[in-house]
Amino acid sequence: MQRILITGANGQIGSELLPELRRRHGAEQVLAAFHKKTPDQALLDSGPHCFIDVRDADKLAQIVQEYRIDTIFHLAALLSALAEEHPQLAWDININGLCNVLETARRLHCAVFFPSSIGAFGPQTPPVNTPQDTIQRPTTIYGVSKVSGELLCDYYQHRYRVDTRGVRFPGLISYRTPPGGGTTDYAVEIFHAALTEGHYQCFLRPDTKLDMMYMPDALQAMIRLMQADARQLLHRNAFNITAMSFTPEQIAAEIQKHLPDFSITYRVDPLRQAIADSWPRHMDDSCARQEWGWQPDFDLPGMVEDMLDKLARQLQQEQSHGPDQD
Ligand code: AKB
Repeated sequence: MQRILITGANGQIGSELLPELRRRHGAEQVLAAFHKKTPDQALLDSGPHCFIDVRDADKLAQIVQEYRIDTIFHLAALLSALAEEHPQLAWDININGLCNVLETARRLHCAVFFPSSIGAFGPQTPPVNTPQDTIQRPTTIYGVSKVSGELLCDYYQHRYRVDTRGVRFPGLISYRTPPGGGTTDYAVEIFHAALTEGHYQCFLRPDTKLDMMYMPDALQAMIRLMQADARQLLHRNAFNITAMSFTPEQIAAEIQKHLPDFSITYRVDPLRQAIADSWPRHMDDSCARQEWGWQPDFDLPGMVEDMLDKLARQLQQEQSHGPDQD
């Protein structure tokens, strides 16, 4: 990894991966690709950037050539619930965008990181200790695009020797940039609500168990996998990785240990509940542990403590300085 491009650089993952890679490799080495939404000034000022729609193959190739990019973290995508509301758009962005990235990588010799998801599984998948290689019959367009993406990345690796790598992320929890349009978004919203309102109305049933991960672990996973010795990798793409597995009532109880007055109620959103019910409860991530040393640092208590502390400080700062302007 010498010269890096991040697509979706102002999304939930991108806005945290960008500063981390710039800290490690130098700001000039990491090009941020934003889409329409103007990122906050701090991200804009932090190093080179461009605006691109990943469906524009020519512009993508031109940028990769111009900046002599050798590694692409392709993070631009629509999340599960939003994708279900706009299936054709989701296919266009999630699949045609990825095809453009892979073709560019093939022609201009780049490595590619592609994030798949627990969404790549479906109701026929074993939901507990979900194996690395198992039945994948997702019932959402998001899941269909993720399985197709996993297969496309494998295809480009064995057919053209493009160095594609990737993981299946669980729900990601972070304080800097909120996710948008996902099914696991409740696990981020709950912290904002706990600190600002003291109450949260959850859109999933209290007993809905899903895999989750705190963002610092997600960042180290991406970087560690991209730096791993290729000879150790039996799988290349779509490694199951998880850090914790909990339900809304379990995370609420953990938050109540710090904020005893916090309360939660439930008003189920049928769309997102159906999506969550089709996903695994807990994945087996032993292949990632064996092949490239995956090891999360944060469990549920550690994540909740850190999240409340960091988010409280961020909210305080926003109150005294005002939020970043678009
Ligand atoms: C979503 O909820 O859509 C994402 C995911 C699990 O892929 N967070």
